[in-house]
Amino acid sequence: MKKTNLSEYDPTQVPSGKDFTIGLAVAEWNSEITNALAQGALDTLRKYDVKEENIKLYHVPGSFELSTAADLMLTNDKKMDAVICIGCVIQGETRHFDFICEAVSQGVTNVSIKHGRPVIFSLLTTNDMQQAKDRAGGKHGNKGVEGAVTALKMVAFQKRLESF
Ligand code: RBF
Repeated sequence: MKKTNLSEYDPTQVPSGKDFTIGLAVAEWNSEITNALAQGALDTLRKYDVKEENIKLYHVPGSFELSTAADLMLTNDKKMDAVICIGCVIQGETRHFDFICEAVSQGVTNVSIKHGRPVIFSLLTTNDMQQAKDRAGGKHGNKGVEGAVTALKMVAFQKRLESF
């Protein structure tokens, strides 16, 4: 499926989250963007019946810390079904951009495999602030919405396999 908008999804394909516990790890860097992404994710989780007490939101300093946060959340809360990692890395003049993006994508994958639980990559990696705004509730939708839909689908997928 080719998507042109990050908030676009087929609602008939989204499972109910009424029995799911979902964590959000949200980076404080570029907080104008990450708070908008988190809001998109929260709205979507609520829309699909995730109970308020089963949504666990934590802030961490920057995107580099997201995979450690996801690891700690899954280690210390055995009921947590998935973690959505939310951050925004904007290309600067140094190579930090490449190091941070690489670390988060590898880290999220490793933590997910270590725990056998979905860890969702809701990280914007953009050339500038406008591109980030466009994807945090702007003309290209909201990557937080996409992250929440992905989390719901992956938890349902996991529970289906575990029920065999
Ligand atoms: N964190 C982000 O979430 N987004 C960024 O765009 C970002 N840019 C950074 C640029 C520099 C030069 C540095 C030193 C850090 C940056 N960080 C950024 C913070 C990083 O994710 C992490 O919190 C710190 O490096 C501490 O581990």
